Order: sequence, then structure tokens, then C-alpha cells
Amino acid sequence: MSMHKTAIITGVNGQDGSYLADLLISKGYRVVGLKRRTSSINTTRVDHLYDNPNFKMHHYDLTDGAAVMHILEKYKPDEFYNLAAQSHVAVSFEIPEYTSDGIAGGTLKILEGIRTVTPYTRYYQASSSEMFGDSKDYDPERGYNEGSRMMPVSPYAVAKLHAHHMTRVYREAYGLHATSGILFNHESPRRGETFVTRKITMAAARIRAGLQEKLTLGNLDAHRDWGFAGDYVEAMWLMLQQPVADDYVVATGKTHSVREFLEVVFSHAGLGDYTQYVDFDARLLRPNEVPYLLGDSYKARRVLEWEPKVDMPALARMMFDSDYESLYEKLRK
Ligand code: NAP
Ligand code: F7E
Repeated sequence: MSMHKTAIITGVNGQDGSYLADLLISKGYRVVGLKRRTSSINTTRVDHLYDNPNFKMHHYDLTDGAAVMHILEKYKPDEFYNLAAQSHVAVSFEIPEYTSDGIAGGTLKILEGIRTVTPYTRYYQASSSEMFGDSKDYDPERGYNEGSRMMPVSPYAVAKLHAHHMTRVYREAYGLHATSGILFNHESPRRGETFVTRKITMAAARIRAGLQEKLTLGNLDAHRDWGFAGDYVEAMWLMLQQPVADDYVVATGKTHSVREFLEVVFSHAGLGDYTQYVDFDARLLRPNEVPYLLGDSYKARRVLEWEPKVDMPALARMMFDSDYESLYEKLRK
């Protein structure tokens, strides 16, 4: 019998999947990472784990229920973290069916698999603050909590809400240890390049290096509660260590506009006033927007004894520094 716990991570080559894989490996887990097949290689975030004997990767797709069954039968995991998703809110308006099939249908396939094959497996669902949408059901000082009304305004958020409730239903109806983490926006140097924070830090690095003149953005007035992905994967792990499964909001408790994020990055980059560099493009506006998100993670702080260590300004500086350094390295070669 192996002493190692086994964890499965879907979307292991994504931002969160890669940080979570690092964390679990550091805790002595055997990690089985699942990734979908792509025609171009996109494993850079986990390449450093390739030779680690405790790390394995398999192909899988959220839409392939049989593949999930095989993986569960083969590895009989202690923990299962479902992080895979078409995770871009704006894109979900263009491919709503695919987004929904993967997030809503794919989550259900995994829950059914666990129920029938490995009911002892502890399950983590990557729920999202987008589910609150524009409900405005929050305390102005503290923000949204686990009991706030949810009113999603995008196909992505509706699909996440389906998966969120399905996770609760499987917990209550079948007694599965199934937990949803309602995570507010979290970013890092490994953030996907089309999300607004990374788009800004990469562009500022290129502008600073003289490789680009302008950055094109949409709505600068949206507010987000931005935290650091490295802190947030710790909360995911803590949730699955609790004796009883439950849902938790994970957030910093501070909200900032896209404008404020720009100000921090451009001033840190030594470029001065961001308005000289930013062009507006209406094509980057969404059919529906979530204007304001602030999270109240009191429950996670109390029960999980979790707290975020990185605030928005530190996060923005970390992301710019990383993008500028890797650009500099590339230019030197
Ligand atoms: P991400 O970087 O976009 O990673 C998503 C992962 O899912 C990628 O590995 C992606 O593969 C994979 N994937 C996409 N479609 C798939 C499919 N049909 N079958 C199998 N895998 C598929 O997202 P993230 O920022 O790490 O977020 C992790 C999870 O948390 C997601 O479910 C996201 O919706 C949710 N979430 C994120 C945030 C946030 O602020 N980051 C907040 C709340 C919730 P490819 O690389 O091939 O595309
Ligand atoms: O947009 C505005 C945009 O795409 C943030 C995902 O991880 O967090 C993420 O969803 C804000 C929005 O993240 C551009 O309109 C302006 O108001 O970085 P984003 P998101 O939509 O908040 C949640 C919690 C998730 O669950 C999702 O998976 O920035 N914005 N101009 C822009 N956004 C983008 N992407 N690009 C722009 O040019």
C-alpha cells in the first residue's frame, strides 16, 4: 500500500492546475494531471514537473465521460480537483454550447463517475464569483458571501452555477464529500494571456522595451476582487482536508477597477500616465457585464484558517516584473 495520497487534477496545464500540482507534489501527493489534446504543445506551466516520479499526465476531455470512468478505476483517487473549463467569460458568448457542455455536463460526468466508481473520493468544484453576476445582494462593506443571491449574466456563469448546484446535490443526496470553492478573480505570472490583468502586464512590458506602442482594452470601469493564484490553491487543498464538505468564498476583501490596475502597472513600469498608451475598442465590450465584484471570505478565514498574502498592487508588480524579465531574457538570446 502506498503512503502517498493520490490526487487527480483536471485542467492541470492551466494557471490554477499548475500551482495546485506544485503544492500537492510538495506535500508528498502522487498527482495525476489531466489535459485535453491540443494540436500545439501547451504544457509550459507544468513542464518542470515532467521528470518527477510523483507526477503523471493523461489525456482527457470534459465532454468524455468514459475517459473519467477509466481514470477513476485506474487511480482510485483520494482527491479530485475539477479545474478544467472554457474559462473565458467573453468567449462564452461566442461558444455558449461548448462552454456549457464542458462545465455543466462535464462536471456532472465526474460526479456520476465518483458516485458509482469511487464514492470515497473527495471532490473539489471550481466555482466562480461570476455566478453572483449582477445580483447586487451584498453588504457594501464586506461583499458577496456564500449565502448571497446568485444572478449570472453570461453563459459561462450559468454553466458554473449548474455545476455548483449539482455539486451540492451530490453532497446532500449521496453523501459525497463534494465541495465548491467560490473563488474571486485570481491572477499570477502564469495567468492566461487574454485575461485583462495579464494582457496589461505583458503589454506594459513590451511598451517599456520599445516593442509596442499601444494597448487596446474594453471596459475600464469594471471592479474586481483580485488575488494571487498561489494563495488560492492553498484554500482549495484546505477545503478537501475538512471532515465535512461545504462551500467557501475565497477573496481578498478589496476591490479595484481595471483603471486602478492599469495605474499601478504603468507607474511601476516607469511609463507614467497609462492613458497615453491605452486605446478603447468597442469589440472588447461584452454583451453583458459584471460591473462590480467584492468577496467576503470570512468563513474560509475562520474555518480553514486561510488568508490571502498578496494584495492587488503587489500582484500587479509581480506580474509586470515577471513579464519584463522574461522579455528581457528573450531579447538577450
Ligand atoms: P485556465 O488557465 O483557463 O485553465 C483551464 C484549463 O482547462 C486548461 O488546462 C484548459 O486546457 C482546460 N480545458 C478547457 N477546456 C477543456 C475541455 N473541454 N476538456 C478538458 N480540459 C479543458 O483557468 P484557471 O484560471 O486556471 O481556472 C481554473 C478553474 O477555476 C476554471 O474552471 C475556471 O473557470 C475557474 N475559476 C477561475 C478563476 C480565476 O480567476 N482564475 C476564478 C474562479 C473560477 P487548454 O490549456 O488546452 O485550454
Ligand atoms: O475580465 C474587463 C472585462 O477577462 C475582467 C475568469 O478567470 O474571473 C475571470 O473572469 C474585467 C471584465 O476576467 C478587457 O470586461 C476590459 O470586466 O480578466 P477578465 P473575468 O471576466 O472577471 C472569473 C472569476 C472567472 O471565473 C473566469 O474564469 O476586465 N476588460 N478590457 C477586459 N477583459 C479582457 N479579458 N480583455 C480586455 O481587453
